[in-house]
Amino acid sequence: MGAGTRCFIGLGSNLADPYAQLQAAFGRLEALSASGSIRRSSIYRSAPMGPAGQADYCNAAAEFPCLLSAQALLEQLRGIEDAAGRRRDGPRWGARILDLDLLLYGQQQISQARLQVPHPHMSERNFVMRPLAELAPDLQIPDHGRCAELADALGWQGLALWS
Ligand code: A4P
Ligand code: MG
Repeated sequence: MGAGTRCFIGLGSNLADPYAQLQAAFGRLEALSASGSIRRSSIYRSAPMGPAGQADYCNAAAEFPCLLSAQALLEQLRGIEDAAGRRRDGPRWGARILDLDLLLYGQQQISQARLQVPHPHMSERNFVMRPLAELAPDLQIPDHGRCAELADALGWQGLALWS
């Protein structure tokens, strides 16, 4: 890979045509890539984690090299969420039109009030780890281990390819 830090983003949506939301977000992420392109996982359907009564989620992951700092990248991700119409006044883990999480920023571990990397609890969620393992099975998740092994251990409960 050329210049830039190897970044992985987790994408999620369960409102307003989630599949189209993720397709559009993939396109927006290309503008943040140092190479101008990104690698996209398949798009998955996952049972909601959080308050009952919300729709299934569309989840996916993207990989690209990035020249921005982790903090500046997070700001850009929030800008893409806002442009999609994301509201931030709902309950924790409630339904959302678009969620872009900075999963990994190289092998850096960041622990700041507004930014934790790796993204908290990612290695316990099959809807994060399965798309990630599709892109980078050999990736090491700092303090947790090899991506594909973590994904395999989590299994497929509540998760399927979107069709
Ligand atoms: N923040 C800290 N670190 C990061 C990071 N690495 N990436 C802060 C992104 N944000 C990070 O985020 C809340 C705060 O986290 C921000 O102020 C940011 O500075 P948010 O996106 O505004 O809100 P959130 O996503 O509701 O918060 P939270 O608690 O991070 O939720 P999660 O963990 O993102 O979970 N069920 C299914 N099936 N699929 C899903 O994708 N997602 C969620 C949200 C719930 N249930 C789900 C899914
Ligand atoms: Mg989030």
